[in-house]
Amino acid sequence: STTTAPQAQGSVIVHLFQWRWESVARECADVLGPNGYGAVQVSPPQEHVVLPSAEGAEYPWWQDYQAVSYKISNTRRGTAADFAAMVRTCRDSGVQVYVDAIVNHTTGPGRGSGSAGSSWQGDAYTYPAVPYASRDFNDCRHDIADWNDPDEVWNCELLALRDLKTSRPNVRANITDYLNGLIDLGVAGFRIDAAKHVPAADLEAISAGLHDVPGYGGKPYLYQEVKEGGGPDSIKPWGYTHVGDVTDFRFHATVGTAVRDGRLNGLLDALDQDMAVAADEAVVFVDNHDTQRDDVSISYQGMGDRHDLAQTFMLAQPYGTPKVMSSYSYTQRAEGPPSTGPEAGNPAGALTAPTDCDNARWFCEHRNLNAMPTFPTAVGPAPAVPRTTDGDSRLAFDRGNRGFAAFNATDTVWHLTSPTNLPDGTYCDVANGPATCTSTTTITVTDGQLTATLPANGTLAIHVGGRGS
Ligand code: LM2
Ligand code: CA
Repeated sequence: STTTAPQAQGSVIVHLFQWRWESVARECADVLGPNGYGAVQVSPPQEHVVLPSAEGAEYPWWQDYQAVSYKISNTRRGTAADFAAMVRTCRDSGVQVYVDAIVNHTTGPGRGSGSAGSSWQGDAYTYPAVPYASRDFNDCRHDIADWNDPDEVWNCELLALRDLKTSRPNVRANITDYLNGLIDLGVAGFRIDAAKHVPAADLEAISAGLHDVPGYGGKPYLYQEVKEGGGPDSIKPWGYTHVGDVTDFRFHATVGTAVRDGRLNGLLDALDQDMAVAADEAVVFVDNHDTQRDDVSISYQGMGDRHDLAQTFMLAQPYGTPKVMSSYSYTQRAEGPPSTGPEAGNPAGALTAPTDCDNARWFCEHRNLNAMPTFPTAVGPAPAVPRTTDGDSRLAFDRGNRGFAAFNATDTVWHLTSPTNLPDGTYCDVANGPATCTSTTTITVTDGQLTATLPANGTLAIHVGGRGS
């Protein structure tokens, strides 16, 4: 792609959905850096609407996706100072911070006061704190009706969200200034929310004005949310790859359902042939915060071990830049993040309760993957070559002569014996332990062969960057 790929330490992104800034910082230092993550995607930090009650929830998570201004305000994730400190700590830990950037729209209808206290009037298309006035919004003031008409997809409203006229120089400048403020703090990349609903030329103009990331010597990494629709659909991911990378939803549909159903054979071929864009243009995931609610192939819910297997498989195969999902559990769609402290009911206020993997509702799937994020960095672009199968649900493959991984998508133990191209020696099983291992997690390759026992839904992964002793 044309933008700087993640390169501080590894290539793997983890989405710490709705995590508090100080908790992200701690996770960068204690878990993400040591286990090979290259970047963390954090929830949107700009001022957003505050909705005490909506769609059956108090302060739904999706408040964040309705921008009131570009101030980094107090939110339930912390203060502006907490945000800046988090960026510093993560960088010091070798983990880049990617911000989820809302550029297509502001809020829905209604009026109120945002998380930094700014007034907003969705009804009047007026946001004095930016400032945006009615002329800064597209003229089509109704929901997208014809998804096969690019003008509608780009210029009408998505979910009644007031659609910014990103062809206007002042609108572009406001967005560029917002992103540059974050870059100057050390933010190294952006997920461009709803990019499909912004003409690529507008995103190109916005990105052309971005600063270099301090210390990394290049532009920020951009990955654009361009979801392919089911039916006829005029806007395609490959229409945005000249601006930056794109999210490839085919991966989630293909891998998520196949792993869920225990169909592993044929998956590597499908990833080689059936994805939307080239491997180095795609960000991939088996689930994200939207698909786990609205379009489930696989998620933590009721599929824990199998979901971990799917995410481990994503990290073992060669297509795309992998993005790991780390969730909180919920019983209804709009439910906000778990909390034991006052920030649950006070998005602008007292900040006491950390995001905590010991609280059962913070699901923390990424921690189940151990040092697997070291795998893609160690194997590089080496192709995946199947070595051993046992039925449709068990698969082991090499990545050139640099890595080997095995997956048992069944409910019974797999006693695996397999040839491998890895040099003879002792390796750390990074799918089940740290990258620097002791005898408890080692796998030995002798005469080009290894044996291992994979439990139900078990995984195994070894690479030349993690040699045991
Ligand atoms: C995205 N990617 O392109 C986000 O990943 C997705 O989570 C966002 O939707 C969406 N685009 C817009 O940024 C979420 C959430 C919606 C929610 C919006 C805005 O999934 O449910 O919409 O954020 O907060 C809500 C209501 C919806 C209402 C809208 C405006 O659910 O019914 O539309 O607010 O008031 C009338
Ligand atoms: Ca638009």
